[in-house]
Amino acid sequence: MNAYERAKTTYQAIGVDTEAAMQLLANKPISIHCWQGDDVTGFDNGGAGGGIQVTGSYPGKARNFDELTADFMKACAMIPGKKRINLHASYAVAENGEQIERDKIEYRHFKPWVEFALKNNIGIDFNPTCYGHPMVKDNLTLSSPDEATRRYWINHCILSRRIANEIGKNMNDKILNNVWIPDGLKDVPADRLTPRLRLKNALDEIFAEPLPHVIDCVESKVFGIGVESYTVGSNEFYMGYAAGKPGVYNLLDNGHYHPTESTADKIPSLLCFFDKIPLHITRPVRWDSDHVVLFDDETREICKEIVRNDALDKVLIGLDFFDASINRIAAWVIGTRNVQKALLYALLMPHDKLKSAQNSGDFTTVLAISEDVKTLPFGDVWAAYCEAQGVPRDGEWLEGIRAYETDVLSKRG
Ligand code: RNT
Ligand code: ZN
Repeated sequence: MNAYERAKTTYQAIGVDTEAAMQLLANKPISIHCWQGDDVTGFDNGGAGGGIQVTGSYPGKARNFDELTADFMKACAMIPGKKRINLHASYAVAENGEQIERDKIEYRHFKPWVEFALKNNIGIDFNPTCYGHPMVKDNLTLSSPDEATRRYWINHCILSRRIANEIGKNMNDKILNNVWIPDGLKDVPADRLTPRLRLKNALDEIFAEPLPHVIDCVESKVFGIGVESYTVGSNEFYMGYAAGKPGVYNLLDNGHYHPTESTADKIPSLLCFFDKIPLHITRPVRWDSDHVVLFDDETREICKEIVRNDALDKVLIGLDFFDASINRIAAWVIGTRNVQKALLYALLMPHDKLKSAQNSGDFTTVLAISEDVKTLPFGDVWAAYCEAQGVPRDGEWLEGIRAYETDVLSKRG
């Protein structure tokens, strides 16, 4: 018997079907953020900002569409399962050196992405880019008191939604369009209400047009660098907004809450009220630092809530990390595989047994099983899954990236 066959029997003994688990995992798309490939730079002279920060200067970052897509495909060759690419509006592709303004973006600027995605059987998700731009005034966009500033970003978000819809139409799909704005204040506000009312009105304008190929969401947050005291788009604000606006969802980014707050716990709460929950899975280290996702307790707990509540179709998993201090392709591979590992780990738990133990008050069994599964041969199932998906196993993928580094990345200026 090989290692996988043995593992399969071991899991069978606790009532878990490893084949079914691998099947479910293979069908769950992960939306991989394009911005890990170029440190959130984009193609329009923008960059990070608005309270988010990329640190590190590892050589070889992608500088344009060709490099970014080549790097992304390199990563995809080492990531099992279904994939989507999550784009920001700042990744608009210019034709003949044109300068693309964010309030003038068009579908044609994203056609190359659609062709790329269709050719490689990858889905697309979309985001307006409301940061890293001179029209962000005093860290404010959609909630700005300045009419021209607000108007600029409302227009940008309206165009982004239309582009997402057009992408969806051309790909016969629904595209998640996520509005995140950096709006906030460094110091104690004199008025916390008026900016939120302005944001509410701006969102109403943005979401006014029915667009059948778009899934709308707003991303809540607690604070950012330089906006430590107040964030206009807080969790309560967006939760309330989404509750009152059918078709708009509150995206949960697990870097955006207080350090002891559990993002995993928010998932079953939202499942009582919403048919979709978009996620950004990331790793905050002391702040919303967007470190590469680990196969850690937090990620496993998030995945357990998705799996044991039969919410694989309802929770839209996106990633959001950016590390410029290590090989960027390896960062994609490590972070994405870790989310998939956490999903597989969750899929290999005897949830029915655990739930009925809890419901009959047998908390001893809950704790015993939850701990015992930690030493089951999970790694053998993961290895078999990678093999079945035609991607390298753990310990076998880094060499390919090293070769690419030598042949391609090191030659970039
Ligand atoms: C910022 C948000 C947002 C961005 C990306 C680039 O705190 O998490 O999702 O990281 O859109
Ligand atoms: Zn995010």
